[in-house]
Amino acid sequence: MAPLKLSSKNLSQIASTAGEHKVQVPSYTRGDAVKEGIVHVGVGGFHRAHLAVYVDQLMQKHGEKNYAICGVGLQPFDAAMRDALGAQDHLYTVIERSAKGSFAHVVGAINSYLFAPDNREAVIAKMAHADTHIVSLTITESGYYYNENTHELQSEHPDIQYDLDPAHETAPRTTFGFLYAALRRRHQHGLRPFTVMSCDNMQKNGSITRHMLESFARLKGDAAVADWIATQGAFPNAMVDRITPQTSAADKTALADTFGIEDSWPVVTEPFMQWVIEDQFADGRPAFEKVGVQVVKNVHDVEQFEKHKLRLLNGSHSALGYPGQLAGFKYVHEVMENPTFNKFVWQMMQEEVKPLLPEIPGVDIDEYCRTLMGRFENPTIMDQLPRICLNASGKIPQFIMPSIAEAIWVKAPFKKLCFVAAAWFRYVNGVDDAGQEFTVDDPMREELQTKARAGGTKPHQLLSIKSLFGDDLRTDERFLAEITRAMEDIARDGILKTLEKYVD
Ligand code: CS2
Repeated sequence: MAPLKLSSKNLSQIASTAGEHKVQVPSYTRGDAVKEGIVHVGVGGFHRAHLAVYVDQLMQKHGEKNYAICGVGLQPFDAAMRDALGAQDHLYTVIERSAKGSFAHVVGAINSYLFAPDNREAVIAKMAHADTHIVSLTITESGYYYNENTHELQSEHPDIQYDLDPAHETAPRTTFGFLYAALRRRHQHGLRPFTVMSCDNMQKNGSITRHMLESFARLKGDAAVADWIATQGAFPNAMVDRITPQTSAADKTALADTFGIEDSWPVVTEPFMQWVIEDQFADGRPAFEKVGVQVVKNVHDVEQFEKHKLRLLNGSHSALGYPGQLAGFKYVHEVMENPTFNKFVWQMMQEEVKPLLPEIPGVDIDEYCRTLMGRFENPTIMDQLPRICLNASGKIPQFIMPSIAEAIWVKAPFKKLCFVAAAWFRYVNGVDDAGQEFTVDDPMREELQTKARAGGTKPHQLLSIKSLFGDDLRTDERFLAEITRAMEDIARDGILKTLEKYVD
């Protein structure tokens, strides 16, 4: 039978398709019958597999009607998401894959979508609307314009400069330009500020968002709004987790063949999902805890969870990604099938990352690491290395460098972490060990490549990028010796042979 095109009209038929591959569909009302309490900026795979799934469960199981999502795309490439969702009533399928099999369910939590380049004013008006209580973000590390060294907003960045220009007030480019314009309007209208809920992988994501936005408002010369944000605004910190690969053409075909659904942009993900969020909201929130979200009172607790996740999960992803790509692998599970890599990742977590992490009551860190190994080994999700390696300049300073810096401080081992940093330094050249070229997709690519070429097997040029590395590491003799050795070995012997030296 020909697959059914995903749409509101076809939902009941999709649900009733008999057989073992039953699909769950939303039975809640959508459209004008619900309020869009959440405006989400950056609707990619991760958002659609994470926050939108939690909201879908709230709507499906708990009758939530005030917090449907209006998706927002700020970047030109978001036109593809606008078109895909727009053509299927903003419905999409989440396919969970593991050794247990494939499960599909249709998510209806995204109720509408605004593409900013079409109408920037509409996005500001939506955020400023009284029904909007939360603006959530998955804009990637680079979307925060955060200088890792000074901990300040990159105020000289051309995008920020553009948005600071009064002429662009109702037609901004950056997330902060939109948030500021909308909050200013809410302030004028006597509304409460919406909560800005970062769902990006950054330590202290909420606090950073708060500081960047307040700085932006001050640079605008708007002390009234800046003070209002500082005193009344809410920016919960959060740890978010669900491995979500990029959707492939094969995923769409499999969905049509196995589940009988024609969906132009489904999401494939793992069964695991986790979200720990600080209970700090300025204008109400849905009862997230009803659907398994860990809503915690204490910001310190969130920070501990963030630290565990960023350094163990994302740090290990980096350890698989850059060396894995240089060694010619394509997927995370393939790298895990290599016994040396498998050992390396486990040993790096156990010997170099874990000893620096705080204990969290109720969390068994070894069990957490074992679960991670299983998640990385999951062959059914086909998680692509280029996805892991994307925008590394926003990742390595978050996932790897803090562990190195702390290890140096407390005189703990950090050799394996240095191997990962060295592999990234080689990776930025864009050529693997077999001489194959690959794309380095990073907003800082040009600067990184120029420095990598000028530096050869010495790290000094790259380490001089202060916004990424700060001052301390650059002058530390132990660190310089370790990373230089790893860079020289990789250049001479290749990744796989060098890696042998790093496992016991
Ligand atoms: C990955 C993350 O992009 C990356 O570097 O490590 O996207 C990872 O899959 C998620 O954080 C999992 O929660």
